[in-house]
Amino acid sequence: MWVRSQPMVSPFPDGFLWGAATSAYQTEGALDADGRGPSVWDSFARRPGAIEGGGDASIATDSYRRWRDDVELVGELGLTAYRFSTAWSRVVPDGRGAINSAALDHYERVVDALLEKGVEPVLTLNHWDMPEALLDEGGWLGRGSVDAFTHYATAVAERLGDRVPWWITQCEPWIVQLLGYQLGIHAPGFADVASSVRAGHHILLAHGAGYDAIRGLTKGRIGCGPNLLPCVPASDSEEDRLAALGSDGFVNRWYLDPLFLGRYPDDMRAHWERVAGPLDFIRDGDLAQIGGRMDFLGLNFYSRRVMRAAEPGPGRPFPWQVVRAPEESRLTDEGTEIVPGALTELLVRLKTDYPEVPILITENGLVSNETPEHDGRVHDVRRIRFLRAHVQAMADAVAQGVNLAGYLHWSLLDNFEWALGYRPRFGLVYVDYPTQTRIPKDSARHYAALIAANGDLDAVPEEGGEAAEADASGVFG
Ligand code: IFM
Repeated sequence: MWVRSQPMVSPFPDGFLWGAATSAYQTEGALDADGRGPSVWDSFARRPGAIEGGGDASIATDSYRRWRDDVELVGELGLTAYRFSTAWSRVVPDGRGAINSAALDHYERVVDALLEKGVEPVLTLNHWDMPEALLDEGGWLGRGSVDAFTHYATAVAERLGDRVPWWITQCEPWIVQLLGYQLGIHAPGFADVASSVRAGHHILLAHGAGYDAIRGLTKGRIGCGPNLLPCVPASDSEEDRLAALGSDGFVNRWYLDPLFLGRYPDDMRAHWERVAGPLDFIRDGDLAQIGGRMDFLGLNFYSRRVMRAAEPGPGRPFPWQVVRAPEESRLTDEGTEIVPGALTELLVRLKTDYPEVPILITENGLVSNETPEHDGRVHDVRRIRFLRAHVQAMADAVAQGVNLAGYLHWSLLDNFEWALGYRPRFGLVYVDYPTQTRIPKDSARHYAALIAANGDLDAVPEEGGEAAEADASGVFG
């Protein structure tokens, strides 16, 4: 690896994890392999117009078959952690019954190959691909989903508990609740705001019950992986300040408070009761079952929400709305505002407002749609700058005493971006879908150099540095 002659002074502790993340449904393809059962996303993707470009995940990045190539890439990048998910519908094809050991054999091979390279596996249990059979009870709307999830989690932990150090029960409960059950633009495609909150509750309950089911099966840390979006007022007005507070309740505190404090926040509960009526699906004992089961927080961070007060109305159940980011903002190719400073503030706020546990950034990334140029390489300087800005934001948080365990970029590879299909490219590695060729982008080389320097930005110059570093280190041949 390329190392500068002066001593490196990293703001990050030794053992800080540097990695990347993917999920099963977005990468694996091979939807019929080894006894997999149908998932809610298979049927949803067949709905006309559900997926932009009309694609589906039947091939994706072909990673169920090409997993060895992906693990090689992980090694070449020098990642020290790799997050992936086990596919629920592979492990329990009919949702409630027999465990499919062929699927567990597959994930065991992946985990062992990562460990052989000294890479810590970070395993997500539910990254959205619930077995289709559970729709007979409405998926997460049915309370039986909680038992189905613990059945599945137990099977995975019985097989892999002895060697996986990081377990994430649920990926982004708010997104599943919002897009899958409130807006109907993700699987299972239900569009009913009143019942969506029930689905969210069961997802949290499954975190708690799943935690208890697998706690004795692994020495690894178990946590939940919400995506959090700091909410800021669009103006100095009291109305907009309240709008930001309300949105924070909807997006962030509705999940953080039960997970860490064992209660739902009163202000958001009142909003939900107005929209959905009595929340009678929250039974006695549920919050005690959810709370206090976070060995670490898996944090997915992408951006923030700028909020303005608004009258509730059609398509707007709550008295707030998201407004455009300020004119001068930097945006991704998907129009998402890039705000690294909000990550620092969020990390410090988490330390202040909630019991302190290690925080692992389990996702952070951007859509940056560069393609190979005449030299065959992908010169994605914007991902490099994004990475550096977020490394700096994390360093600022660490300097303020935040207990940060690591950073996982979303994503290792360009992949199937759910309802948006294959257009948005989130990868450090470019995927040429027709041939499945993987081309590490310049950002991958730059990230490799940053990892070698344990995040010391001064040791890795931004401009022109990445090519020299890669040549000197032999990274990517
Ligand atoms: O691709 C998704 C991922 O599945 C969950 N978090 C956000 C990513 C980018 O949209």
